[in-house]
Amino acid sequence: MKEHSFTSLHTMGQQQDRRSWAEPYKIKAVEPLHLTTREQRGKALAEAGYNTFLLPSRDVYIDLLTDSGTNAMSDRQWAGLMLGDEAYAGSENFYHLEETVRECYGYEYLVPTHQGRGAENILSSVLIKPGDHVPGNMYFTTTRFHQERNGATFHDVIVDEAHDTSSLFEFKGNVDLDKLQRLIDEVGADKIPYVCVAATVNMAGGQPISMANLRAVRELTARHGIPIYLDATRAMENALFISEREDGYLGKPIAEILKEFCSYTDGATMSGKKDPIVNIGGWLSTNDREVFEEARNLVVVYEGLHTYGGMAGRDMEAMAIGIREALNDDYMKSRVGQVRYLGLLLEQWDIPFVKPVGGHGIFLDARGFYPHLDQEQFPAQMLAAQLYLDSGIRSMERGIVSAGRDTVTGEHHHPKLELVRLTIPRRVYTQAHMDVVAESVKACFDQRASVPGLAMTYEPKYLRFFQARFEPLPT
Ligand code: PM9
Repeated sequence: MKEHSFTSLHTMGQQQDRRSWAEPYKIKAVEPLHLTTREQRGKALAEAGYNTFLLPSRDVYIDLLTDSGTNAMSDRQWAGLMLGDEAYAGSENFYHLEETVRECYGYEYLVPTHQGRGAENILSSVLIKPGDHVPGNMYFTTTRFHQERNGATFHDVIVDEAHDTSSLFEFKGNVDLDKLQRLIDEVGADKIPYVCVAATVNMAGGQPISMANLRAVRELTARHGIPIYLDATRAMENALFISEREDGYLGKPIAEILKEFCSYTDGATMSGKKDPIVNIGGWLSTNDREVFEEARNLVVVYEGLHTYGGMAGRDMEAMAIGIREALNDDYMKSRVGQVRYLGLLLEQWDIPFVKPVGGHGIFLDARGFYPHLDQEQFPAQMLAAQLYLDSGIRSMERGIVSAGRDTVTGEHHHPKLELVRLTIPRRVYTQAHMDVVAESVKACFDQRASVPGLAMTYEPKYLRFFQARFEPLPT
């Protein structure tokens, strides 16, 4: 029998003899979905102020808002819940998680947190002083928020290709070393507490960073004594891309790649709700004993005791098991393969989206849908609303609303990327669901000409995309 093929989107279409592949698991429990009428969806959308975050999930048919905490756990993970040791201090499951992170990621010290932003809060409080500068390979909403709240200025040092939806560069998550060097020369290494490297880069469309690039960042920062902290949220997905695309790593197990990748960094913040296939949890890890001591002091203030940090014992157990499951190469190929399947369907209709296809979702290019709308009329927010209206599919805006405002000038940031993310939860939906999603996107694309923009009617002070409200502009 031929090998199953998981080739990338831009080579897949050219292959005549591709054999089908299937997920390396089967379904044991199912959850009914809710179908609604267009009229019901119109009402729900207006009540939610055209913000998909404000829709009750009962009104949603296929939920592609996020892959965060929306994953289906395995039978072993569910069994692991029964092994939860809910002792306030020294839970057995903490030691299991600590050992798993040590073995799989290679970091020495672990501080559990309730989710990723808990870890970001603690790391930023420990390392950043007012007036500091933090470079990163594109911003992430919660990450930059905590950096800025602690007095740092964030600097985007990602390669230019990351801002171009049509560039087929295979490592759009790479750091531009010249940009990083220029920043160090400009502000001085003593004003840069760490470089924040994300893998894969969420806001760029789930785009990977190469091993060679991270190694080069390590060499550069080491010369200036600047540590690197990894956002390891989707680092295993990044490892798959390296195993498919990078010389010297082709076909290598992702477990090996992950370990080497992390070895070029000093520690990591982690949203356990993604790669580790669980519903809640996170952690901060480091090889620096002093950072660890301070983080362990702070975690008891914000999260919980240092051996649970906001997670129940059972949640830590499920995460420890999930980390090992996610490092199974066949699983990871099928996870990213499902995203690529959706990409292939959309490509045949020339739907504009970020290419190459990333790890955790398809990112529709709202500018390509609605060239008649100004960015301040929130085209991506409107596209997410239209998709919901058409079929009950929930997606997420990743454009001007998510980018927020400049903390100094108060003006909107104007990101080049004005995207709608169709995020695929892990092990949850089938290819038939992907077919339905693709057809709904096509319907919205066909009706794109007559769609009006939105006006923001309520803007929260922090991370506005979660709770902002909108209404359609008159046509
Ligand atoms: N990501 C996502 O949908 C959840 C909410 S949107 C703010 O993509 C990275 C790369 C993430 C991430 C969350 C966090 C924060 C950090 N880094 O949500 O706090 O994608 O667990 O993690 C979301 P928590």
